[in-house]
Amino acid sequence: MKSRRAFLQHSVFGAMAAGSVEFWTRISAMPETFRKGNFPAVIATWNNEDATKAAWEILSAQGRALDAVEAGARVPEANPEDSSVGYGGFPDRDGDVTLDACIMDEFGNAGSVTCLQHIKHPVSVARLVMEKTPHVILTAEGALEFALSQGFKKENLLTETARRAWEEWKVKSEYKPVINFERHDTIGIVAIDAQGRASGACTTSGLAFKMKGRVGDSPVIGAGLFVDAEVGAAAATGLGEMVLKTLGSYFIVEEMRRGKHPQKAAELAIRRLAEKYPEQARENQVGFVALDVKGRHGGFGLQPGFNYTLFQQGKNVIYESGSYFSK
Ligand code: SD4
Repeated sequence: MKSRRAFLQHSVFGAMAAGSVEFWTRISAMPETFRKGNFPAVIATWNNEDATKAAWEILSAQGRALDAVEAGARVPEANPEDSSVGYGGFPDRDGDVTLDACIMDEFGNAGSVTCLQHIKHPVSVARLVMEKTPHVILTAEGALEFALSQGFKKENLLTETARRAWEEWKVKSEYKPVINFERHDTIGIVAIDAQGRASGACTTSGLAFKMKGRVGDSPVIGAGLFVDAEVGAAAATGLGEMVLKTLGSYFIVEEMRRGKHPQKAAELAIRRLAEKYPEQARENQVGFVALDVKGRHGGFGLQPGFNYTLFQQGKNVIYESGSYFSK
């Protein structure tokens, strides 16, 4: 697991807690860029600074947001040390690595794969589902067949570390689908490019040691990701069951449509699931990131410890988010 880097760290929550004035002042201190739209910009869940950097390379060269989010999502997918995404992701309780991913573009097109095995880059398969089929979701065997037909290579995604973790888990085989409060790496990434086009992607191996066939929020449009070119985009990480039942990313985009700042919209989405599912909320982590078409951003977690990365105006910055619960 990557160690946290000492990039500039801001505490949005700290600023808000210390009196919202500082927070709002910081935002209103950039009126020029905001009025025009402070983009390109890309935001990702967790300290995924290598992912936002990959996305920024495309955005800063006038590339399309869709290409940027795909490139960003592919970074943790290829990282064997990342235990929640792609290659190296922890398997299900039968020892199979099954991957979920989705992508959405500025036209509202969407593609998704669920329970995909043996393919290192599910986000790129999701993109082809969007671009080359009349469908939104392909699952399991069908998704694999499609991927192979598009030239993807079948690979073993279970690393030695992940296999050992599964062997250890099997000793007790305790089925407790709880997402802890620590950093985990599922990446939700959304971007606005220099032309103001919004896109997003989300990719994960889901809950470690999950039931065979379990699908979380990450590949579900509206839950793990939602993009509306008129408004902005949002993405989620954490216990997918809570995000699914509240369609968190869609909720955030709709709040932004009604005029809410992305920060406020993310906080409202967390509050909604905390109030609706208080018991699950106490024991689990959920985090959201949001970006609107003016280039304003926000992020918020259920529990302390959620952070996110924003690349904007040439700077890659990790933000410690605020949280609904303080402990
Ligand atoms: C899921 N949301 O499958 C994902 C898990 C996650 O970091 O975010 N892990 O529920």
